[in-house]
Amino acid sequence: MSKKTASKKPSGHEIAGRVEIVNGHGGLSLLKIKTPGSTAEIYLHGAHVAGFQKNGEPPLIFVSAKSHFAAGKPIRGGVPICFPWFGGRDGEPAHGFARLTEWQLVKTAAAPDGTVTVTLALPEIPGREAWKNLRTEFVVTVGDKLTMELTTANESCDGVVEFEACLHTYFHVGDIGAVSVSGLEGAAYLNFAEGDNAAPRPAESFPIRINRETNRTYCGTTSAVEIRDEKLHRVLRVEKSGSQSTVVWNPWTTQKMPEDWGANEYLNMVCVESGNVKADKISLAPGKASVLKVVLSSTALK
Ligand code: TA6
Repeated sequence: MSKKTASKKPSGHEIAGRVEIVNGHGGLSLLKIKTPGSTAEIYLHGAHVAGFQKNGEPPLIFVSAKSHFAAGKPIRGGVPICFPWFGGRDGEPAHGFARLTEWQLVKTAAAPDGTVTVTLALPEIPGREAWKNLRTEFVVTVGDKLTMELTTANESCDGVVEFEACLHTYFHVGDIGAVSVSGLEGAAYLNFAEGDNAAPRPAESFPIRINRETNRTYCGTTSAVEIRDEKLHRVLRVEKSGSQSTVVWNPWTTQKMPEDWGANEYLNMVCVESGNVKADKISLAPGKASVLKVVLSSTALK
């Protein structure tokens, strides 16, 4: 087995007791964050949030036990940053190239209450001319909640730039059979799990229960979504702003998954993804910016 070459660890951003930069899985640069009430992990590879856990609670974030951690490969789970496109694209990596890129660590900060903020920037990538005028930053704030803000600014003077963006969050659940997802009642959706997904499916008036392959894209939705987990006796809440699209996904046993996915992992995860995809894609005028913000929290079931 060849020794994994560790990526160069950025210096000067560690904060004693709050931010440590280590060689994580596969030798990738990993920021290990510790606050008074929680811990988090962020890989520079893809600016990928690979963990968030409140002290004394099960993790909120799910990562496949079979995930790769290597340049050029996506981390399976966590919070993939899908950018500048969402889904498949001929001859291109699914969900864009941002998650396969090592982001620059711009700064870290710890507030007096112990909250930690990490700012990362997507470097310019040779050959990606269509998006060279976009400046994209990702700011993660770790405390009792996890806040993620993806800001994209069009620094060109002459042209509108179109892109899709999505924070594709994998949530950890105790048993998918004891989970319901609420907040999307009354919204029509595109069903990518069952063949013809062009025609929007009629809105439902009840929470989603996952008992089969589920791959729903709700366009024009800005509401908060809650994942009620009866097994772990908690509610995970996804609040967002600057996002018109919500995706709910679980591959069940039927979606063909890559080799970095465990056969039974569908039982302990559900994705609730917040972004601007499909009909909600962004057309950003020169000098304008788009801010996609997601706040993740958990509360015990009463
Ligand atoms: O968002 C749902 C989806 O598009 C599914 O169709 C499935 O392909 C999934 O994304 C894969 O996401 P990942 O981040 O694991 O590549």
